[in-house]
Amino acid sequence: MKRLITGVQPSGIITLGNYSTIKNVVKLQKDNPDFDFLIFIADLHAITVNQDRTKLRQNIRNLAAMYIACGLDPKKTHLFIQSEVPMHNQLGYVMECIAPIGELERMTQYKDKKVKQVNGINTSLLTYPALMAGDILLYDIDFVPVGDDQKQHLELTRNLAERFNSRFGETFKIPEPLISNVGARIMSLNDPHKKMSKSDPNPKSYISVLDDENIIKNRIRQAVTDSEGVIYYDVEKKPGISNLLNIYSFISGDDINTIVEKYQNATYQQFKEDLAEIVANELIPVQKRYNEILKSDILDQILDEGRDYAIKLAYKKIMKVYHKMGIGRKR
Ligand code: ATP
Ligand code: LTN
Repeated sequence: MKRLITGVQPSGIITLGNYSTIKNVVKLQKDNPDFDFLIFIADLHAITVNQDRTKLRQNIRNLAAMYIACGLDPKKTHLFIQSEVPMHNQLGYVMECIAPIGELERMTQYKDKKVKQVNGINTSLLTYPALMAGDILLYDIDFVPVGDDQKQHLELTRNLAERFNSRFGETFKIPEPLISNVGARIMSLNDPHKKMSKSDPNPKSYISVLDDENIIKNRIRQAVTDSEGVIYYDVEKKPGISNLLNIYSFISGDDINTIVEKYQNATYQQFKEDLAEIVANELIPVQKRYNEILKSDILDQILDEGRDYAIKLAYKKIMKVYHKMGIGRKR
């Protein structure tokens, strides 16, 4: 049986961009019914930057509910909260012990975040990829679905695993990245040169999965396009229209060429109206399921099961690691 893991940070509202990655995982599960799926809410990663405790609690729960609402099969998925499986911290620390500082300082995401944080940054922002390596290596993972931004961290994970194996003996499976192009990068609706991002100060730039129907439709109607008046895919010349075509494609499942053909004689307004309808029809049922899940006690049952399953696997692995390194007592 092949095993797959992914972690997601509970950092606020869930945009259409984040939704596309959740949908990707759901599709992966449908296409690979025999894979073992581990999905965790990366709350320990979230606290690398300061968080409001009440909001963080809500975000953790909301994100877990959203995964289920988006169609993950709770019977086949082990969904858990990272901080409830303490072996993540344990293996993360071991990874720090075999990762020279220089390697961590070279991580692009660290360098980017370092310049953005005006009030000084926490040590954990530097050691974050070591914790991420621990997240993955605890579970003998075969595949990690990754976007562009996480490729370098996965490469580091593979290097750390190989280093540990050669220093202490075969312990970790080397995980493979699973790069998927479905649900390509969704761009901002008012500046299609930037990615759609929840931290954008202008709410017109994004759609939140939980926005109400009118807001969803208006955001699409108001999306920036161009003055050519013809619908085709060209990211350089027509970033706005190309972004809307991407959104159309990832939600409908139709490929871009089919959509372009369908709208070859249409106006931007007709195309946007259809897209607004498609996006709203996709998100409204998700919102309904999401609210039901949050109200029921199913979510806690799922999270308990996920935690127990993860702890069982993770405990075995961390004990093996300690044993190989010679820490603790001989057993
Ligand atoms: P921030 O505003 O802090 O940059 P974000 O909304 O961009 O946050 P992240 O927390 O960085 O989201 O990413 C969560 C997941 O969603 C990641 O897997 C990331 O690749 C994916 N993701 C984020 N934005 C987009 C987007 N615009 N299109 C496709 N995927 C996205
Ligand atoms: N760093 C990732 C979240 C993450 C992750 C992981 C993803 C933490 N640990 C392990 C895959 C596997 C992010 O910020 N998107």
